[in-house]
Amino acid sequence: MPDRVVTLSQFVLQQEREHPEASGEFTSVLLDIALAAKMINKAVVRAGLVDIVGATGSTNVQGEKVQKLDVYAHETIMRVLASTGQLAVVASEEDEDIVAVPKGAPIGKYVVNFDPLDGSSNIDANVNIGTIFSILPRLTRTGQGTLEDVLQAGRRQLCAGYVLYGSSTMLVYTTGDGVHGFTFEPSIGEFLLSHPSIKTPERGHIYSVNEGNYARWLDGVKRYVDWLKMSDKETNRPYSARYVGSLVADFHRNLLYGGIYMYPGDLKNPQGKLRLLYEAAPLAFVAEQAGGCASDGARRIMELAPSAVHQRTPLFIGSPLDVRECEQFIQDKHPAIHADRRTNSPIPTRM
Ligand code: AFP
Repeated sequence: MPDRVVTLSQFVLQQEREHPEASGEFTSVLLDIALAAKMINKAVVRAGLVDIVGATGSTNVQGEKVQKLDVYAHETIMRVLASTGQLAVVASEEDEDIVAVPKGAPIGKYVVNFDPLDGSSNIDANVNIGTIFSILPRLTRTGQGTLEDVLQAGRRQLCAGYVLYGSSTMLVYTTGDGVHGFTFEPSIGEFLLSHPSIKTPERGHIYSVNEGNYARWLDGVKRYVDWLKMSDKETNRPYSARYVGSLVADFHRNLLYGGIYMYPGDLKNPQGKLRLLYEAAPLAFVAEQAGGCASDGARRIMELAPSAVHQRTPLFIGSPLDVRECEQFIQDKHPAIHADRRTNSPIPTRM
């Protein structure tokens, strides 16, 4: 906990002063995202009232159309970003195609890929949800940004992070100089520095995965999860299972406590469920900057070259020792598999 009160804007300005070599322009995009997050937060905390004032997606008592929260979140981010002159093009989970800067608005140098409201199926149960964002430099030089600008590998990100809406709302981000977390103080409308220089533990004792999909997983993933449940003092096993079903919430908990989040590909969906551009890549940047790892089972997520806006990727992300071990199981290289094969008792898979 820092010993003085520092707002997000003060922190960003201070970072710019300490790193004059870095163009500070994109930090204003970050502050715009924070502004949109405050507006989304206001709508999220009122979400429980929709049954009183009218169901989402229908008409409220004043006869006004109540927007779905994920659509509201998308439009709010677009409205805030489009007017600043920093933006070249956007890709959002809520739009099939890339979104150009509105006609007449100034065009800038940056690309923002985002998931406006991740975990939105959890809203009605009052479970944490989040916004994930990624800021990149444009590749093309002039005019509206293009698909080429959007489809860049994660290692080219200038900034990435997420907002977690919950019992307290937090914004966590990196610009490649560590990971910093800010907690929203609603009475003054500011994000305050609460978690400077977040470091994730080298090994955790939590695994987060939708185990309902077990029967469809490939053997490597099955064996790894079975192995996590066996007792072993040295590796702190058995691990605890924790799974909210909101990526931001699951990722954030594991970032602080240590552990591994997995959304593997399986027999039905070989590329899994999560999206590379606005889920896996930004969280990979955060994870790496906190000392963690992010992999698709074989390759570093940050190196994957996207070929489509809504491309999916398997994701294994979290504490470095956990992710490396998981990769070894997936690639059939973990010593435990071979030791068990030698004794003729391979780690069993349940089905
Ligand atoms: P929704 O936004 O439709 O709720 O999807 C959220 C998500 O992409 C991610 O946040 C979760 O981790 C994941 O889906 C949960 O999916 P499963 O229900 O398949 O576990």
